Amino acid sequence: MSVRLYELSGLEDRRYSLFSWRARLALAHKQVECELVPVRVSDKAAIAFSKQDKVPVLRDGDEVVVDSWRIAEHLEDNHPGPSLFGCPSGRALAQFVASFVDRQLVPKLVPILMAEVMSIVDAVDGAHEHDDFQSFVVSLPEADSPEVLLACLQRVTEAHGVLRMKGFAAVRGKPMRLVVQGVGARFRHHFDRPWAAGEARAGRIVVIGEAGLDRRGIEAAMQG
Ligand SMILES: N[C@@H](CCC(=O)N[C@@H](CS)C(=O)NCC(=O)O)C(=O)O
Repeated sequence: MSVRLYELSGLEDRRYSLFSWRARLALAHKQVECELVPVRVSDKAAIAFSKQDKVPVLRDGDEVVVDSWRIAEHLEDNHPGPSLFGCPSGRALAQFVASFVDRQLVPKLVPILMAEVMSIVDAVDGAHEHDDFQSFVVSLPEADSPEVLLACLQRVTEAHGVLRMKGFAAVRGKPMRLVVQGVGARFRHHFDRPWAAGEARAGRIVVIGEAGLDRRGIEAAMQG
């Protein structure tokens, strides 16, 4: 009997749906072999058979199950592997924790998670993901030093309420590319590889934030 799990896929086939990860963990615990099928958030034709538009979707033989909790229950009730819940009260407790997470934690985590998601999907998927967030790429001239660049990015982040910055830059006199990652005003950086022969020594930083960012102001501040 074939089992398939449909889940969201982003750039470089990164599977980023947190609810699908729940289903994956349940499948792994139950030791159920499963084919993982990628779905683009902008093209849900692959899950049209489920008559709704959310992942995860589990296809288990002729049965179609949607919703990560219902998938867990389906696996528990239909597959012999190790128990997910242990006993009826374990099942009730797991359901309580799952709904607490869905109602209390997930809504608060969404701004952080969406900033990350926007950085691993293309523009078409990004436009479908969330009207409340936006992302754009800013080209950078060579920086005088990593410290000067990071200080500038931190100022822009704080002044404009940017949620996330991610990309690389060229530093004057340095043969290596500087990789930059910022979550809020906390930045990390490292040199990752030499600039290739013929490659333009220009930086590209993805800026992610809530919709309504002052794109021109941010570009001017970062490029100035
Ligand atoms: N309660 C559902 C939530 C499913 C859900 O919201 N899935 C998201 C991915 S994490 C989704 O399909 N988003 C695509 C969209 O809304 O278009 C579950 O636990 O499976």
